[in-house]
Amino acid sequence: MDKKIYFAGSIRGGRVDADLYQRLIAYLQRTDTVLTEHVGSKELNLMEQGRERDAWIYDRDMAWLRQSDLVVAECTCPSLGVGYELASAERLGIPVHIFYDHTKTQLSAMLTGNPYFHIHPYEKEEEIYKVLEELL
Ligand code: 6IA
Repeated sequence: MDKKIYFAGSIRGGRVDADLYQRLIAYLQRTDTVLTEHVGSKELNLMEQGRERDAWIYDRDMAWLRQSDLVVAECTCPSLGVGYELASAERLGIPVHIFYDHTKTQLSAMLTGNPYFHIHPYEKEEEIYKVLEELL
């Protein structure tokens, strides 16, 4: 209830799971605040926008990460940016819950091998909501 959640999902890494991100964000927003709701948006401009514009995105996202109580990451679609956010959250001591569809991908050993991360492999989307229900 009333937690600030940093939802992480692939943007330039690929948008195949954008609809799933949108559903997860909507679910989280029923009880809590999602700082990064744009991650589920259909209208993101995926192109690099120059170092200056990207610096603005980086600074804003890192400020949100510092404020957050919890990170929820959907990692089925690999993303360098999400990997960076997960390592940054660890450095900041923010709890991180990682979800991925284990029938579609193998998660990096840099995540599964690190006991800091709470890792939730799933097969069906409903399983994610059950875990979130318990978490929040
Ligand atoms: O490497 P990726 O692009 O897949 O990294 C995705 C992660 O980095 C997400 O979890 C976001 O929190 C963050 N991120 C990457 N790009 C953006 C972004 N792009 N806006 C916000 N967060 C981002 C520009 C879109 C904007 C102009 C609406």
